[in-house]
Amino acid sequence: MHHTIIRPGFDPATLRPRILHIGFGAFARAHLMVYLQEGLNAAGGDFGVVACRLNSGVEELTALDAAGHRYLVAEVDGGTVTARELGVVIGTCHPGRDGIDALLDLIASEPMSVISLTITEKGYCCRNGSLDLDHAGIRADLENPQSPKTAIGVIVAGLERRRGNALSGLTVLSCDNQPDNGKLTRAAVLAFAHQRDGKLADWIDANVTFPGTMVDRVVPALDSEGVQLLKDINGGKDDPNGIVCEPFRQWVIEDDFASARPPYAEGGAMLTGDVHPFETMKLRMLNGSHTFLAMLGTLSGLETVDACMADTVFRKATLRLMLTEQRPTLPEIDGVDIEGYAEDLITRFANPKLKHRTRQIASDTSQKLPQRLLSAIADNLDAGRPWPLQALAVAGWMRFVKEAADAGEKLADPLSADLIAIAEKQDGESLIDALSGVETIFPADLRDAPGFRAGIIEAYNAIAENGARKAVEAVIEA
Ligand code: CS2
Repeated sequence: MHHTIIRPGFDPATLRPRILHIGFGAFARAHLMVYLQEGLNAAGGDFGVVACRLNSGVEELTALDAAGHRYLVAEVDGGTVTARELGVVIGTCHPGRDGIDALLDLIASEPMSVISLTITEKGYCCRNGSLDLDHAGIRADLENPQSPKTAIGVIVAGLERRRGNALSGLTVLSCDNQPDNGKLTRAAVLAFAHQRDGKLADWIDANVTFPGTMVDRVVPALDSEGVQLLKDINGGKDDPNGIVCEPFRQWVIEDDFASARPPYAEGGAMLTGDVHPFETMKLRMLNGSHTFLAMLGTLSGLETVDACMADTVFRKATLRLMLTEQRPTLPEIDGVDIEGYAEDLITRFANPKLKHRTRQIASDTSQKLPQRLLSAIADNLDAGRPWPLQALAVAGWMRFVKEAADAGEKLADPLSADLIAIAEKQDGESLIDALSGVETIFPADLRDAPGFRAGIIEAYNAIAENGARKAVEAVIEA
């Protein structure tokens, strides 16, 4: 397949370490870094990135050093491939390799302006919107605040050092799929700092900003076909940090930077005063559909999102879920045609080259249900609107947990042990009651809302009796 490589239009040697990115996984490499590259191409500047990971992935970081910090991002769709060589990273850091002081000193260094985060939902160590002080990682970090292991602990210890160096504050930019991700991060950081020292918390409050963001790009875990594609583009050499993704990308950022802003807007991001409506739209329309497909698709033996879109029942149901059950819960956004947005999502999901695995999306569902489906269900129940497809998604998750328990498997989910213990012991209504009793997932007022329990039971029974696909088909044909 023919492809040209678009190389950086700037000289990476002129960049300085002004952005620390924590969580340099597939998504960050293909999203934030591409925006920065495009921004530097368009507007210049000296914003370079230090790529950091806190847990796994030290080998990739070391390989990135060896590759002169260059890596490829290949956008695929049908027969076309557009490859970019990224040049925005100028260094890497892993506390396991370099020691924690190296990381904290970076945060406390003069040029550092932004700490951006892609650490997944569970990386925030929160529970119902606030820092979980019982979280094992948070407890350990509070006991050993100078050797933190969680992102929240790292940020606070780094900011403490920064304050000690008499430097100005900076911007903490959360880029995970959580509602009000900026506010949540701020609350978590301040709560942790308060446990340590009220004055430090006050300093952070006065000097650090936490803009909210909506991020969007489908970036599946790399499979063997992707590895091969990157190797072909790379002249026969493997690229251990290379990544394959869809052409689409979107980033909406609340314009609230503590100091100079990296050229994200020049790279195509939209800066706004209020991210909330965009974020709710994306979480419910795109991610809500993803979780629907992850659960019911997996239960139906459909392994990828594009395979779901090739199945007329799932394709129709996904559009229906978006337009009739999620959309009525969304605020209007000036200039956004929501029907067009939904149709474009179906086209993006159908991308035959991505092979986005339903099982991959199914990971950490306990952390995803509230913002993707449950909050919209609560709105529908309040307004007396039907919600049969949302019910199937939630009941599908319950069946998914049950099937894993019956097969003696674990879930890829931080709550796996609790969820499997519940599902090993029971089925049917008692299982539904026990799972919807997990307070960190289901808010009490939703669980007790008239119609909620009955709706989930009906959906659960439909899946148990007829299989997930037939249950979905029955709803769209009713
Ligand atoms: C997906 C997201 O794995 C998941 O939970 O729903 O990673 C999704 O692909 C991105 O949010 C798209 O922007």
